[in-house]
Amino acid sequence: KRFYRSDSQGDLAKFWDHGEHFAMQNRWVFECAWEVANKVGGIYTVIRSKTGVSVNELGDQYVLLGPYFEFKAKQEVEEEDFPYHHPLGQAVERARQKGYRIHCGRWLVEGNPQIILFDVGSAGAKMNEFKHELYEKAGIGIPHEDVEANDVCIFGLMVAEFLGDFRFLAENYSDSPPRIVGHFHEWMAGVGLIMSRIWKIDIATVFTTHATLLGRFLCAGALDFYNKLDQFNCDEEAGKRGFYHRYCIERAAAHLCHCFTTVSDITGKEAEHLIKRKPDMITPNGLNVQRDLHEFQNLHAESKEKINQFVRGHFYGHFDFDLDKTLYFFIAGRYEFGNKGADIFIESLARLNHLLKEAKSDKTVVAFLIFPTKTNSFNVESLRGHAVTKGLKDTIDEIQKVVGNRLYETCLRGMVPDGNDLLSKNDIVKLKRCIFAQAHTNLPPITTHNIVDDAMDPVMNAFRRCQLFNNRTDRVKVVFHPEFLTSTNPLFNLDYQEFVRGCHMGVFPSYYEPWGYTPAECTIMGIPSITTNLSGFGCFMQEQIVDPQSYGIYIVDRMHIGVEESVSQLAKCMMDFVGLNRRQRIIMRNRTERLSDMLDWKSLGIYYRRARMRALQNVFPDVSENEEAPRLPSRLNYPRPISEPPSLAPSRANSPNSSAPGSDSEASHDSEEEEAELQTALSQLQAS
Ligand code: G6P
Ligand code: 1S3
Repeated sequence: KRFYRSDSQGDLAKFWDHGEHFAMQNRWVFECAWEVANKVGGIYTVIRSKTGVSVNELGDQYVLLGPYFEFKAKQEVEEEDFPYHHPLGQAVERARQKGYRIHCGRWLVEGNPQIILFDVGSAGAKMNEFKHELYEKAGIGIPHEDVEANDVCIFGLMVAEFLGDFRFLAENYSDSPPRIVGHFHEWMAGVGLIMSRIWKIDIATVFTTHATLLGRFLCAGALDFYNKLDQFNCDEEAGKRGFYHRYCIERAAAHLCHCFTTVSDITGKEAEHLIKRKPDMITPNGLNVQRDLHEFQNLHAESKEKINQFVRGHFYGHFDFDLDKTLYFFIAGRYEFGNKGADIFIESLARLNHLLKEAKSDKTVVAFLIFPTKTNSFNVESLRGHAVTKGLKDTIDEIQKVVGNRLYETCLRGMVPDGNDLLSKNDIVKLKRCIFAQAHTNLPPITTHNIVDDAMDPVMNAFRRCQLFNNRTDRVKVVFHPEFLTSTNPLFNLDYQEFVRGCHMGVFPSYYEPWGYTPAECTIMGIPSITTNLSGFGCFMQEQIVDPQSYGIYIVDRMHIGVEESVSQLAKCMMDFVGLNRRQRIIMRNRTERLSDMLDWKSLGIYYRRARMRALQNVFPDVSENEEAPRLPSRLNYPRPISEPPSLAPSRANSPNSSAPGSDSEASHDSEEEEAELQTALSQLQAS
């Protein structure tokens, strides 16, 4: 019997054979999602970040299936047909004979996986036939006006037909009967699963939900969601909101699959009540982690300097705070104001402002909110600030050169330069002009763009209600950037990843967050974050780590207490963090980054393998006879940092690395000692 070890115990490189073993057994895995090579949201991140481990394990027995969008595919996919004698090539050919446009090749991401993209438009003529089939066989009627659902239906039937053809062709390809898994993500890929089952295609199916349709909408409606989970009349709620047919697809796929998974326990509970099936297992989301030892600390400093540059420009004329004592917090994501917790973040920022003023703190917090919404480009006030500071910098650079030349000439003549003569009158005039240009009466803008619906915008209104206007006396300043960051952004000159690295903390106090990649991404870059016990990530960390806060993962309670208390807790977490000195922040970043391996697909990929095996064993008894299901790792119980007390409050500075409380001195990046102690503890733990 082949025995799977958990990756954390084995050496991946030696163990996985890039699918050779699976090829011999005629085993295949098709992973199907609307977001394959099509960046929309979190599912794209899941699939894309996982390709490395998937290919490592499955090689060319692994194929991704998605919809074709020319613009995106052209950027991400290298097209190349499969060999004609190969069952994949033959199945594609069959689809083409039906008149479908199918694009195949390799996705240009890690592992270079095989990919097949279905051009939904090419089967448009069959839409009514397909919809009729879905209605006849599954009782799901898609209204004509829901264009997206129509596309989803066409895509699903194209995929199911393809899988049926492939299953048939693979039969003749090897002596072993084909053992195929179809893994479908979310309702948008659900029709493929439903039809595969209805047509009795002999494959094993897995269905993963990353959020439920009803959950997302009910939460956004500010209902007391989690306490009422068992009370919703799901059909009625879906009908009232006009997505009953989508809900039916989601629910049917969840019920028809051989193995049903969700990304977290909390979404599992949601699914149990709203989709009426308890997941067979949880498949937590991972990331493709490339650890860079201490380099992430240097990268933090580099990126922070770019943010400093932005702040100098944005707050021109009001720039009276010390950047060395300024901390950058941020929130980012899909613009779901309540679901992503932007409401309580802003409320807590107002409290933090009050607390810092009361404590007469010399620290300043600049909070960035990055949520894309409709804008008419950057506002003049933001651009002017950057132009003015750039003007000052250019003038100083120019004067510096002239002064240098002057010094050089004077010294060449054997004379000692007189300090008073270094700047000419003209230089002083130039400098004065730049300084006066900075004077202006308006407060620094609270947003960088002209927002189309400014008066109704929830972030802007929350700033107004909480009086967060970037006054001089405010210790908390705010900047709403209503657009995702790219490296071509003229204000920041940073892409999202660099921006995250340059910040001190990510704040994601979500109310509805099945997983939550934002804090996970912070973690692998060594940036502490705040999350909640209503997010999949928060619950996962709470379960795996004895004291997450000591590793820079603050978890705010949004489950057991009211909003008011959650706001206070969040404000307190931020206040505690502001209380850390530089040395403590550096230590904290080291610790946060150390959690990376836990979030790596190399550790978490095992859950996907287990789900596939479970589905296979449900359908093909011979698989159970020949192979044991991979064993899931037990709860990690990651210990507290050894050389540090559980809290990093400045009053408890007895760690070997920490300096006197309040001191802002540099720390050496030497947590090797701690790391070594931890590794010993971990191996002892594993051994036991
Ligand atoms: C990194 C750099 C240090 C820098 C520090 C600033 O650790 O390697 O050279 O002083 O970041 O940390 P801070 O938390 O103040 O941004
Ligand atoms: C969903 O995307 P979202 O931001 O709409 O799927 C993500 C990937 O599983 C998950 O991280 C997120 O919480 C969900 O909400």
